Amino acid sequence: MAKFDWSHLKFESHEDGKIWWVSISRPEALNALSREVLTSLSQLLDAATQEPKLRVLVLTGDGEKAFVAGADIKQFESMSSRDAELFAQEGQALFARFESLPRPVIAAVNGFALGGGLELAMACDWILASDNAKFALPECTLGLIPGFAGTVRLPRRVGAAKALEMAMTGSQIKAEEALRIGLVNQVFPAADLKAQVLTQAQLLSQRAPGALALIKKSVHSGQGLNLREAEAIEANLFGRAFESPERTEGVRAFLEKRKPQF
Ligand code: CO8
Repeated sequence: MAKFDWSHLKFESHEDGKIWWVSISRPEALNALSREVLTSLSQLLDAATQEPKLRVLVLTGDGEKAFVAGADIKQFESMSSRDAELFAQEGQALFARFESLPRPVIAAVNGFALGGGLELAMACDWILASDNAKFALPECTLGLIPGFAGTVRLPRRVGAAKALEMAMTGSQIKAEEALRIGLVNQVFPAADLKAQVLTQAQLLSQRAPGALALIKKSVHSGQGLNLREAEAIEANLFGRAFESPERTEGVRAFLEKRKPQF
């Protein structure tokens, strides 16, 4: 792997490099997303794209208080309207890269996931949360609207009614509520979050990586399409899965009554 010295990111490798555990680390600002953090996340994605050993990427926040408390509000003061539009586009394009990365990405939400923090978590494939996690889109309390695709991804995850409620009140919801409305996949006691996320990541790292990449592609590309178009994409990707050595190994292992080695 190329570099480990991205600013404001802490990096751990698990399972012999198959799992990357990356913490966003700006404790003085509750891990708020400054331009520098976004640049580092982009470099992380470059490295993740080039590392064939990588099976699962986990994103979390450093410390116990926050995943990410939003975009860096202090950087808004000097921004023009045009700067803000460009910043929103950059953030959206960056977050979309987590969706198109052909590896599962897990957000391990350990505390506040607000504004850009929730938007980042929603660009990940799974959200696993601690029981002290809190989620909100508080931009309207700042006279703003979500700009990193919060008004786009939240209704797709939880439906328009709840998304409008969250974006128009800015109110925080707790982890249990986030679980109930389908915003997060699972909730764990805060002290167990890391171990539980690593257990889930290990499970994913044992599945056929090419198949997971195709599943991810089928789900994300199907979201914006009608049923028939999405089915056509799935059928095409199903055919591609049949070309892979993973399929040969998976089917053979089943017939030989052994575990597949992917
Ligand atoms: N940006 C910059 N600094 C922050 C942020 C933030 N988002 N959040 C917290 N901080 C800083 C605080 O200013 C404080 O620093 P200092 O000690 O220097 O004053 C430090 O972190 C600790 O925070 P608090 O003292 O406020 O801690 P509390 O426990 O009292 O409160 C909260 C915690 C509730 C999380 C509170 O800090 C808060 O409300 N933060 C702001 C949350 C927010 O509004 N987030 C949304 C930001 S807007 C956004 O994300 C838009 C994304 C799209 C951008 C599109 C491009 C233009």
